[in-house]
Amino acid sequence: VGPHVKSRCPQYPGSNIKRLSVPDDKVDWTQKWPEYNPVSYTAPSVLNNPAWADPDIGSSPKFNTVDGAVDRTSFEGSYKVENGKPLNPCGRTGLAGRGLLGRWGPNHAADPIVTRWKVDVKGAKIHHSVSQKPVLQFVSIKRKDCGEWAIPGGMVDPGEQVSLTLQREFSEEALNSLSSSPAERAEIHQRITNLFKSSGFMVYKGYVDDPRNTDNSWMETVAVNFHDDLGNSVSELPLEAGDDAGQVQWVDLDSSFPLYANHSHFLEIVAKERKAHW
Ligand code: RP5
Ligand code: MG
Ligand code: MG
Repeated sequence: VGPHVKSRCPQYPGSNIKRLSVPDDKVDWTQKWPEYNPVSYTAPSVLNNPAWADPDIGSSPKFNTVDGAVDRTSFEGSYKVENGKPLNPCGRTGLAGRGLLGRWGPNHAADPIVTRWKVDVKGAKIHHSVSQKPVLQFVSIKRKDCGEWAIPGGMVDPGEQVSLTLQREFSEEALNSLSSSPAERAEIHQRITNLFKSSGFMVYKGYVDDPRNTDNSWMETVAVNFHDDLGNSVSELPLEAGDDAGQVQWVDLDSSFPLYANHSHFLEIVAKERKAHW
């Protein structure tokens, strides 16, 4: 993988803040750049002291360890802390502070990649006209914050098992469980639990090239593929966008389809693993 790209997007999301432009060869912290002094920005929503965010200053978080219920370890190994602030393991982003992210250092998410084969009316697999390979589809959501299509992932709550985050975020964003009655929620839970309790295929664990990343705060994820091979479990559920998702639909896996952050990279791994079109 090359240097992060979306983490250097010129316009910081949800703000009028512009990042300092960081050339490819200056991304790595080991490249000398004495005059590097990016502006610091932490969104008002984060400074408001919500439960999901760290305090601004004072109680210094215990970095590189599990700090109470908050996992501050990184999948990328031990990260540096300079002047009390953690340094992005993938290098400079042109912006200091936390931006829209709640935690200093790693912000842990989980990405459920739910797939099925694309089939015709008779139920036969559809092969791509160019690659001749069968086409996979995944449940994709259109993010409300930026309008980009993405995997329906979300943050791991403090102390939460990642396996639970995967199922919970899928239920909230793709099945709208948050707006369902308790009875409907139980029904959703029952219908997807079989798929989610299978261990799934571990696709990726590590840094996410997310546009919200800063020099001191960044996204990391565990992406897991749950595949409905016979098309009779999740495939039969009505999709309904919820929470931070504006739309939801089955989308063909194809390298040309633009996706949020580096989610395409995760889908490429899934396509290769299942010998599907990419
Ligand atoms: C991405 O942001 C992750 O890969 C995950 O899909 C998502 C989690 O953030 P929210 O959807 O909760 O904003 O970096
Ligand atoms: Mg969510
Ligand atoms: Mg989300």
